[in-house]
Amino acid sequence: MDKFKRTLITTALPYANGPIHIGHLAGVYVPADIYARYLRLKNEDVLLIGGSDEHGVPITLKAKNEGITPQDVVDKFHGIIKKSFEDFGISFDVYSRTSAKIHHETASEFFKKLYDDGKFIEKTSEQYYDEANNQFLADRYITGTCPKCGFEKAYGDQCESCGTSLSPTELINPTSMISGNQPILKETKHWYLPLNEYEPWLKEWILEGHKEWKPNVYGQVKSWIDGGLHPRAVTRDLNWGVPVPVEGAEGKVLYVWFDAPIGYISATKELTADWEKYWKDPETRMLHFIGKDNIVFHCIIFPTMLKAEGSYNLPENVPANEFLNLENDKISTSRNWAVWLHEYLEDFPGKEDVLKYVLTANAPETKDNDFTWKDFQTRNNNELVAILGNFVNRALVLTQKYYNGEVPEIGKLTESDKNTLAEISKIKGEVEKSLDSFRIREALKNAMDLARLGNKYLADEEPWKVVKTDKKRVKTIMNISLQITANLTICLEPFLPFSMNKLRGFLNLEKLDWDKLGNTELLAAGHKTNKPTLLFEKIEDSVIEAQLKKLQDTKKANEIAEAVTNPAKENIEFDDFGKIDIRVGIVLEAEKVPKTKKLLKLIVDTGIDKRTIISGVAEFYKPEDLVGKQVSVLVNLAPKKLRGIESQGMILFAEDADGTLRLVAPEVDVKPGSEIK
Ligand code: B3M
Ligand code: ZN
Repeated sequence: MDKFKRTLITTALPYANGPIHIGHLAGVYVPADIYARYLRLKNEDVLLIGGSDEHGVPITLKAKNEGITPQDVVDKFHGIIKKSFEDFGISFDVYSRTSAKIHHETASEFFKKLYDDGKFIEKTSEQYYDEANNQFLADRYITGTCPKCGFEKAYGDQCESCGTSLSPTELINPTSMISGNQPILKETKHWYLPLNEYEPWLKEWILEGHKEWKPNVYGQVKSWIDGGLHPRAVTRDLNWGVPVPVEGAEGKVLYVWFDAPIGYISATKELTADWEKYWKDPETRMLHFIGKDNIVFHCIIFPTMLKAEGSYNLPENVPANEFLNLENDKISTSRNWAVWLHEYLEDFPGKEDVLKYVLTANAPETKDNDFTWKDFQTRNNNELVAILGNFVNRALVLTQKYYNGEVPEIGKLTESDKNTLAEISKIKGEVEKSLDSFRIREALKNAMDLARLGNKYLADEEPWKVVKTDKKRVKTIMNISLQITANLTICLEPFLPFSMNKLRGFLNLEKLDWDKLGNTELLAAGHKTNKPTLLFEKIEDSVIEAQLKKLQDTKKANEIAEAVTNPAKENIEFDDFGKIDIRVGIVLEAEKVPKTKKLLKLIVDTGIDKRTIISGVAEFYKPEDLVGKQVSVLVNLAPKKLRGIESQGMILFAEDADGTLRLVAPEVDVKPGSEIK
């Protein structure tokens, strides 16, 4: 930190088209908050900046789908997001939004400066245009057939079926999502930031100058630069966003990824008239906390914008995280596969710190990680309750019991006491080392070592036994235990702020600075502590099961939605259909195929003959349920051996969304052998 006098911490601005979920928290807000709280405890000058990203096509699409305005959409979600951050205790110095006037002005001026300085390239190109609605179509507004895999609902920027990234003109049969019509190609003018011109500078600044950046960040930046940079359009034809402040640019706005990072500047302006000190003084260190999908924007594009402008600092570090999955599945706002922060806060009142703890202990710092409710419960019960809670509770309860809450005098120290006390300052150094290099997860582990140390000390010294023989010795043991407890309120403050506040209440202690950590005389003899309650509570299985049930319900709802949208197969000719011979049959006998879970062996009267058919429905039908039932039989399917038995045809079933199979049969009984056509 020597080079720097202060720190500006920015956190990715979440899109205001949905609430905050645990993926956002683990990747960005929890580590940023911990880091900011740590610096504040060290009395450093630090700002934690946040805000909602309220522009961009997804927001206009959502508005359109719901028949409301984009402003309605962002008002709703900005409100939910802001409140949930506050309740959760993310300690923003300011939480702003990009639809704010101050942001529109700031972003507009920023663009104008680059424009006036001739930093952009102006280029006219052909883009899709919807004549029915008189508007150019953003990539996401166009669907068509993927040229790679044939999926018919690919978007103009990406095929969600095969994952290929596309440009709209590559789509076969492009369709406007607004009118449903085929769009035409029409010329339009846009402004481009010539990233290619900044390539040599980027190489020197990052590839040479910032080798200390996290390997995942450095590696991604390097592969972008090595792949060659191209001019990037920074304007769009759209009517939602910051209008392009240039004559003849009506109906155009700044590209959302151009204005959003400027949102960090606008938010700082909203907070303080002294904002330039945080953005332009070279003694300020700027850090961007983001998720890995935002790396290129924060390491290449935004720095290039800042460099082109000329008067701003560049980021000193960008500690981007990988992704957090949920119960082995990618978190997704559109599929509702998430643990939503506002719902968590409702379901687990007073347990803000538990979520913060679990997300940090399992932070996706170097690789994608998985959040499971089982792990949440285990970490709460086995770590927060059994290690931290248990130690402080024993220290405080014994103090009440032996000394009526008063801190006893310390006496002569044993070797074990001295080692224990020395250990506290060692832990301080370790936590600092980890935090200073953004290894937040490791820092939490280091900090929890102090609670482990306390537990071990009590277990080794056994004051509850010693008290029967040596009352004086117990005073020393309890004094040291209480000093450890007081140190915990400092060491764990960045990670568990609500709980440490509570613990200070038990200890009757004010909030202490970081540099007091390691001090073993934080509590004077005679100081009166309060009666404690439990710092953490066990979480029962039923609570976890209820959360898992919620996720299961989501999964079911998604499966139904997906099954309905399962696209039809390719057309066939009538003659092809004519080759298929389906008859009504009747099941005469049924039995399970031994040593299989799924197979039933059926004897079926097809009206033509009696034959054996193997059917994979044992999970859904008992043999006796099928006997006597009319069924549809594909009779001219080539015979096939299954488990050594020849199956002569196939019985038709409908597959429900959850995979259940149901018989397809005539509405009323008909003569076996009747053709189905
Ligand atoms: N809203 C994308 C995201 O949430 C975007 C971040 C902007 S940071 C300037 O992933
Ligand atoms: Zn595809």
